[in-house]
Amino acid sequence: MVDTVDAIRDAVAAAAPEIRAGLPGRREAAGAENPSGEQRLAADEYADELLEERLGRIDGVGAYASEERESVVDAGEGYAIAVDPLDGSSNLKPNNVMGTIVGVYDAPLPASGRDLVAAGYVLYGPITTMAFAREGTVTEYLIEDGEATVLNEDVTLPDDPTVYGFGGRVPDWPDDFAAYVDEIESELKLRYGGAMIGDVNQVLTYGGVFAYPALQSAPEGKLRLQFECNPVGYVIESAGGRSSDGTGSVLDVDPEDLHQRTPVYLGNGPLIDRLESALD
Ligand code: AHM
Ligand code: MG
Repeated sequence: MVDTVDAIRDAVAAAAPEIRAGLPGRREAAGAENPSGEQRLAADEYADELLEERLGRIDGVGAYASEERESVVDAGEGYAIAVDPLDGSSNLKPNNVMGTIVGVYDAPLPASGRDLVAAGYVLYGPITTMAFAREGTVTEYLIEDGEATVLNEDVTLPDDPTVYGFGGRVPDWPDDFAAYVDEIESELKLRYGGAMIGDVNQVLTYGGVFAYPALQSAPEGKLRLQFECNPVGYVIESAGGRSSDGTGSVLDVDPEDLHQRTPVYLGNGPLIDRLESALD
């Protein structure tokens, strides 16, 4: 019998080239806003519907939820899947990188990051790759023609970090976070693309730190716990790094609302430790 988590990973890998192929004709706004009040593109809707159909029909998947829909779709008995179908979709207009994020929770949504049994993401860059974490190991795949081939069986963050990328407008950063940036910018190089998955995957590859911090105007930041922060935090922690909401692992943030936001900081352990001290 095919393992449910393997089936989910394979279904995401199979959907990725279709999502990618569907992008060119879907760069316009779809009209409605998503539940977070952000403009939704035709591509966001397309990716969401495709993933709901592909993931919802897998045996052992009991629920599907996404950043693009208000409530959880019941799919029977089994794991609850939380998806950001097209992360960073504002990058579609300037033809910059984007991603797809998937979290597999063994609990009803909204769930704690501690209930994740697997999580991963697809990166639509010059090539399509996927990082998938389960049982403490992150595997990187190349996706071609809907087939995933292993590029790296055990991805870990390098010990000598080199990059950082932080979201939000600089004048909107709280003073303690701005002071941390002053400290690390002499050690690391700024590289920020505006799609979490692109910005996190460079941290996974080169080492460093990604943040979408608490802002003065938005103390909970921008990124969503269920669809973005927990799954990506799980990948980074499985690769030997740390995640934080400013005080501790994002995986320990209490799940209160399906679309709740949280500040998020991800990267090499020593950089996140220093950040938590700076925010103390
Ligand atoms: P999404 O709603 O398309 O998933 O957008 C979320 C994106 C993240 O990928 C990225 O980290 C952040 O928004 C960038 O925001 P900003 O433009 O404020 O830096
Ligand atoms: Mg997103």
